[in-house]
Amino acid sequence: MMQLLVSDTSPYARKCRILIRELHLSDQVEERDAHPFENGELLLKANPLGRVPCLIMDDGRALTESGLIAQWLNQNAANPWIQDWDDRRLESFASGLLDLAVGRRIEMVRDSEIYSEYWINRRQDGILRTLDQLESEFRGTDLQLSFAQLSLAVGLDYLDFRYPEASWRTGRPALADVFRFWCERASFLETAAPSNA
Ligand SMILES: N[C@@H](CCC(=O)N[C@@H](CS)C(=O)NCC(=O)O)C(=O)O
Repeated sequence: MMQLLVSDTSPYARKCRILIRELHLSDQVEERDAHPFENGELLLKANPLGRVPCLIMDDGRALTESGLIAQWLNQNAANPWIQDWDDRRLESFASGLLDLAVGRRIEMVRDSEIYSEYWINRRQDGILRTLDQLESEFRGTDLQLSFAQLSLAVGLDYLDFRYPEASWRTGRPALADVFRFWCERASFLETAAPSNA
């Protein structure tokens, strides 16, 4: 049985947890809680980077990086998703959006003496520009199970969770449609971060 080390607030881990459900791999992958900031032995032994998600494969070797883990899970599924280059291209923007949102959050929770307005503004500007680009890219696209739309929906939910002032829905109906599509899926609802986190 493979093991996926996760934390319940990590949007990167969530991408993999959603895929496990969508690809019907729950009987092959056990999800184990390994909050990165607790520096638990299980996580640090598997992943010297000290980050989640980390997948421990059947032979004991570990895989890091949510995108790579996603590819591995897909390859192990009976009915894998087909991914073309445009989906990969859009996925990289959607996961970059998540990186900026997480980067902003890290800056926001620093002590006031080392808090940097410059970095917060830089992250915010990048988030807003990328949302606008994704809105125009996704306009008219079919709503479907794809890596790009999955990463995007996780990123948008993370913005609701940690940066609601971004008001990402305003003027961005295509993004709102992608988000609604995912909000109807059990995989998405079951993996939401706890509301008190
Ligand atoms: N690029 C990585 C990012 C993973 C990541 O940053 N995970 C966070 C949790 S949301 C973490 O474990 N942070 C601990 C740390 O950075 O020390 C991925 O896609 O898997």
